[in-house]
Amino acid sequence: MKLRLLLLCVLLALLFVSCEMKKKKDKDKDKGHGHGHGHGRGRGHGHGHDHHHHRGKHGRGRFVDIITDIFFQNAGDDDDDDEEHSSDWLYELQEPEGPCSPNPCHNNGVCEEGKKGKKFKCDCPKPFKGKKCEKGPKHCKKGRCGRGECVVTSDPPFFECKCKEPFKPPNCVQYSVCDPNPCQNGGKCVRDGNDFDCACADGFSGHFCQVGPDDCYTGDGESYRGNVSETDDGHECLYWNSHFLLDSGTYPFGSNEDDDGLGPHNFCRNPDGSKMPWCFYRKGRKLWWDYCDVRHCDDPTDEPSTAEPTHQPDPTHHAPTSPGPTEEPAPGPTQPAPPVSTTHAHEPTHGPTATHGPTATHEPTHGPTATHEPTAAHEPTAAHEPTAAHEPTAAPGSTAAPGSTPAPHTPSPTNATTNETAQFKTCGRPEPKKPITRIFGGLKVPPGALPWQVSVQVRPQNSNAPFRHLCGGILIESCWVLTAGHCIHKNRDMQVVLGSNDLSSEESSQQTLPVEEAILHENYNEKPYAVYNDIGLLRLQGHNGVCAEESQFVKTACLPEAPLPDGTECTISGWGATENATGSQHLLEAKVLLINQDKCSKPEVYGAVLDNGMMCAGHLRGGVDSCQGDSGGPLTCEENNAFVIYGVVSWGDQCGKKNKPGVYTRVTNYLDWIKSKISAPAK
Ligand code: 4AZ
Repeated sequence: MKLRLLLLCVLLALLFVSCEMKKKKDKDKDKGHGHGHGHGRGRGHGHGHDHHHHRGKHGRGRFVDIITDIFFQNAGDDDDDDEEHSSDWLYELQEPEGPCSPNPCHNNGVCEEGKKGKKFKCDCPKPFKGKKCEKGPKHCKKGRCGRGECVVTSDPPFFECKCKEPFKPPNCVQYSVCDPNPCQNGGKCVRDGNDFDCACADGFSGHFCQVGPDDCYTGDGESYRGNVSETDDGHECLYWNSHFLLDSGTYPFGSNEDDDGLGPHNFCRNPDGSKMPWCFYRKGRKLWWDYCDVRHCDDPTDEPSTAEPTHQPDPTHHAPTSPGPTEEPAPGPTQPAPPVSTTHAHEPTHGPTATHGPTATHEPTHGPTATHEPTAAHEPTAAHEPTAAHEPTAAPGSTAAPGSTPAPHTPSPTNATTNETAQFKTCGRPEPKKPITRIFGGLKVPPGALPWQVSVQVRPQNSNAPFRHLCGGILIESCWVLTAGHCIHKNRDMQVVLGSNDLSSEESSQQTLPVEEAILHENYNEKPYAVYNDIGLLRLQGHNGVCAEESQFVKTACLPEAPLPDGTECTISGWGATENATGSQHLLEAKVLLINQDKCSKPEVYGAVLDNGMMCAGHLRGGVDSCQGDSGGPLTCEENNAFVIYGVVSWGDQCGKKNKPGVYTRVTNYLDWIKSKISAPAK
């Protein structure tokens, strides 16, 4: 026993030393990088699926964690003034023409077309300023809140410091342990050096005993108004009015609790139709989110955590503080951004095999060969890049008039395969309870938000082996899935999973259907440098022409009618490779921009290899991108409130690299082919 104690002390001492070393290293680095809000978006996935299992494990950060937290370093520096708004570069890339469409104003600013030579004027909601309302309140300068979170308020002085215990207001610089008692509801503060535990009264839980015995949520937790403020991994939630969140360019709530329950607090909420209450949290300088450690009212076995000491020495908790690349500041803009495909931050991804559970694993990706080197593991850069406004440029080399308004989308008139009448009458319209979803720019896809997303899975022919995720696909009719040609494997059994979000678990929303017939484009041609006519169709097995059943989680996306202008913001999604894993178990999405074909055919980009059946999307700067395992999945763009499939994830020179955006099969080029196949009698 004594020996264990001794070992523990040695471990803690080592950790302390390594934290100090890292602190110095980070400090040095920061000098060169400003405050490190890069543009790339990390891509990964969380492990919120496993909620409740970690209750009380990590707990509130220890005193030493707070002291060494890189977020609090360089106190007093404030480079905000000099900082270009992080999405301005999009304008440069996309050569904007129209001044107000899409809206260039951030933070809900209203755009007016400019007079007297000015292109536009943004009418900024308080407290935002700047040409594009990009400048948030300056009240939360770096270091203003010492070891605490600066939150924005609507009244003078327009900020408040929420100190990390045991640091004290007003500036969270001084600390005193257990004085005053931070434990609520009769909890006793037990001092342990500079740390403390709250020993809660019976029935109370949470770091500060703030969670009462009746604190639980019903249904999906939309109406939850309780006091849990920790994620299921023990991370402390950010305040919903945290300056750190507002920095991301979104200001979705005022200072009073709104209808969604968001307000100037850090309690878990479900404002966007997710499956349960969740919250944002911060790790270093990155924004993350996860589900909360909150009890479902119908789950009597799931007791809230009791007065467990919150700073039990826990090696897993301290691991991230060891020196290493995991908490480094974001690289500067010239560094290659990570291969990503979501708009935000996530949990670190697990290894490819570690978390993929019983239903489907990720198949080692084949994909178009030559250009695909193994995906390097990169550290995500800034985790909370705002979704940028942008403006369209000229139409691609196409015949359709840019900006032409297509008719409302209805199911394909060529739907010759289904007998059912009531189903799949509309396309491209998800029915999430709240469309705001992960307001700060994406993250994991909430259930039902991309109901046409399909996982195309394979296994050796006629075997009993488990199916593995190979590619994405897009449901276009009850019995038809559109995918990339290179995802079609004639010599393997294929199935599709619809309505799934988390591939590692069997979800009640999911439908699994065998593939009856796989049709590869006749002119499919895989070259070492590109893949031509990379399109295919999967006919699903069904009865009487009914295969997939429409539900909140399973819907079709619309086929396009005409090309869209360059610069249009569209959505890509998939379970593909992330910056640090070969596949994500959670469906992830990201916003990309349609890139002008001539620009993408420049020598420094893809040169002469592109043909009309391809289009580029992403950011020439690098960063957000699709990757291996996303192939075959959708690039959809919203038109008239419906999602229309403009691209199928096809290929690219690695992922997220500067000047190497993702290449997508240009669906408008294949409309006749698609329609002819799905209207032909089954073979
Ligand atoms: C692939 O191998 C793949 N960065 C898909 C998309 C991209 C690269 C590779 C685009 O399936």
